[in-house]
Amino acid sequence: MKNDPSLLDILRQQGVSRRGFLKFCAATASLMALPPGMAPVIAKALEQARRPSVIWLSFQECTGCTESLTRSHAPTLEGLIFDAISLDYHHTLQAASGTAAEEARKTAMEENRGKYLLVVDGSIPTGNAGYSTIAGISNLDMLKEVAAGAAAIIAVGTCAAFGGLPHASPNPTGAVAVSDIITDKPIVNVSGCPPIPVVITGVLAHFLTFGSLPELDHLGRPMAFYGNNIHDRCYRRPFYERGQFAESFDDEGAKKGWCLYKLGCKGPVTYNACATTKWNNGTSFPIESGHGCLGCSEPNFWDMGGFYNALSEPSKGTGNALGWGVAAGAALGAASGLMARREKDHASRSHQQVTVDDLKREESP
Ligand code: FSX
Repeated sequence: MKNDPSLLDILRQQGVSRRGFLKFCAATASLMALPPGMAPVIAKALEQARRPSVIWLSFQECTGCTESLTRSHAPTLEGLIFDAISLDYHHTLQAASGTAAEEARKTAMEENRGKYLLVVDGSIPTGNAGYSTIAGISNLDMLKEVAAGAAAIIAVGTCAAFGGLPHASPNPTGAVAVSDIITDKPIVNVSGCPPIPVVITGVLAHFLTFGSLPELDHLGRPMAFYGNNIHDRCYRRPFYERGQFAESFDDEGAKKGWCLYKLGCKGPVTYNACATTKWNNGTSFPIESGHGCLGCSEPNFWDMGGFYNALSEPSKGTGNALGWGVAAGAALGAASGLMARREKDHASRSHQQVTVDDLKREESP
């Protein structure tokens, strides 16, 4: 560990300038909803940070969580952060297999006892030890063994955080969340099916910087990313307020970008950062692509009554607004379309994306 390069060394090797590094620290502070004055503190901590050992266990899941992380546009800040940790075990990504892979896990556990980070994706079956095993070890036994020496645990994805898809009724495997099994370690839930890559790496960056986990909500999720619901940050929100709703996926309202509430959007009851952080390097998110939010970062989202069923009827006030909106006719529709584009543009601008390419362009004169 002593001769391991620091994060700053690694960033320099990748061509990131000092100014770019400071910009990265400011973006991390903003990402974690920390005051701007914290950026120099983050810079100092990251300059000296050594690569922490991370053991990543995948249980009952679809591998979407790992896919989400690795499919991010490369190179990205997420990629850099992953270069800055020692990912000692991840059976989807590691080159080693069989005995060698298990030896790597044991070695990482012994050499870093009490200090390593455990990341878990997937739920844990409790109905039968044989439902899901790795190297002949049940998920339940492996979780308990690795958690015992961990400094903290990050439950990545709704399966690990709340049980997710395997937990959906009738839950044939008796699937449970990490926090149902492990009760004596700090756990942060990074929910979403899958979660946003930058949310996973944001939590890792916080751990690298402060040696602790970020502030959490009542479901154990980082407040910085799960403190607001999708609806409150959605660029279609003004249409909801005016009672302008798409009634089908191919009607005029849908074409004009009106609110998707009546088509089952779960944005009002879903807490996540999709509307601001977005996906695919800040390109878009489901609502921007014309589909309602499924509510995938909430517990039991598979059993919440149908993806295309509206939460409830809009209030009387918005219903009246709907009538007014329809009566106003095509001119208003055109104006609304323009407004939607403006709101969309504004929403895009209000979240500053910083990519590695940006950092490399920031070379000092
Ligand atoms: Fe679950 Fe993740 Fe959904 Fe899939 O590992 S949260 S089913 S995206 O893969 O666990």
